Amino acid sequence: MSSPSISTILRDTKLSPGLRVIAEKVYAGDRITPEEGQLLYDEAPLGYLGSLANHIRERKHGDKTYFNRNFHVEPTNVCLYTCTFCSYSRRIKKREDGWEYSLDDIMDIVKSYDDKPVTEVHIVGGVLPQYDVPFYAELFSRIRKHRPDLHVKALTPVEYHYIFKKAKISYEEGMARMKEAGLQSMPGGGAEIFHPEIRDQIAGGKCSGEEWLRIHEIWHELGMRSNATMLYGHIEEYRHRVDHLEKLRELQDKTGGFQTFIPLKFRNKNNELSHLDESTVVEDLRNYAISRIYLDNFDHVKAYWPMIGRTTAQLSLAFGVDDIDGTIDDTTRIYSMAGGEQNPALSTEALVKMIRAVGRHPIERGTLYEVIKDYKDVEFADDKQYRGYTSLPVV
Ligand code: V47
Ligand code: SF4
Repeated sequence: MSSPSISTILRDTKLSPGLRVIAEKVYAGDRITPEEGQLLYDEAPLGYLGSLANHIRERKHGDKTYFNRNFHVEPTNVCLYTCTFCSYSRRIKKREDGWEYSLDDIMDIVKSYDDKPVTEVHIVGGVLPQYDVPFYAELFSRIRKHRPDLHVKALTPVEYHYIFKKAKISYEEGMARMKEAGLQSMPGGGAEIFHPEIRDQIAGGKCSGEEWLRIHEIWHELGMRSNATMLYGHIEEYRHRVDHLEKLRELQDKTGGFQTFIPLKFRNKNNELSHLDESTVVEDLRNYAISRIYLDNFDHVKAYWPMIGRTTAQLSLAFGVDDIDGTIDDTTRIYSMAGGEQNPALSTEALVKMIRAVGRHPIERGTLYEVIKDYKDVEFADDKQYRGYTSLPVV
């Protein structure tokens, strides 16, 4: 799927004056305003958005499309908080339906990957009192000692806010302790929608938008990197999405510490918001594209395929996305429980083929986007059959 080029868009005499100004800004590499972000959400057609977002994507990365080899560890799915969109947490009352891993249990999971070529462990789960500062400090240092080449990407401001408050230490002191223990980066979760009009209704009492942003800021000031997300397509309005993007862009101007923005589509199975319809694929692609256009100071936009599905992830590569994550094993439950992919596992070969099938150039990356392997010219045994080549008989 491809959209018209940005020069074709600029020649379109029927384009509204507002959309023309935005296209000219994108062509010139200039930043759009929050009002223009709102206009894109309200009025811009999909083809137009695809042209602008793809222009930015190709200016930054050409055809390069990144994935990584990681596994997830979810220490518990029991949680003190009550986020209405969450399908994953067995609340304290239904605790017997959940799991609560010990340090040794988690280390056994980590060790089960010893002979696999993974480069990252992504640790995130529910919030419970026994998972505190000493627990996580010990966990990070044990993992680093056991396997120094594995990048530890762990927890979000939701957990950090809770455990630092419980330990009566400041965010600054807490994040410095986590870094010392072996934490290397922070995933983007827990951001949801920052605006209190929405956050107060969906986020079950966890940290505020300001607290989420402040913990990332402190982490960046320590010279470290993190990701950011936005949970969209539930009760928020477009203006709340613009506000969210604006807050991320402002912080990124200050610190430059975000690597990737990951829009997360609300999935409606088994949660308190199940009565809401899910966003359409067109809306998902519009949202990727607007995110790419708005966040001019973010290097990467990621489509998380276990949540969005493989086909939309492929389409998103023409709407501003340049990264599709990549779990190698069925190690996360967050999305399958909410209605995402049932078995979120794809081999490296399958991921590479997914990317190539839409004409992009696959690159395996480390967590910090260091190139691990360029798959441009790598052939697989069944490549000929896959690409549809047929060798004709010579007569
Ligand atoms: O914060 C929970 C979301 C997030 C639902 O940084 C839901 O590389 C949709 O942040 N429908 C956690 N979304 C996952 C996350 C993440 C995933 C992959 C990569 C990275 C990264 C980060 O999942 C939560 C919440 O926003 N979530 N329930 C749901 N029903
Ligand atoms: Fe707990 Fe996270 Fe679920 Fe909220 S989204 S209830 S913080 S596990």
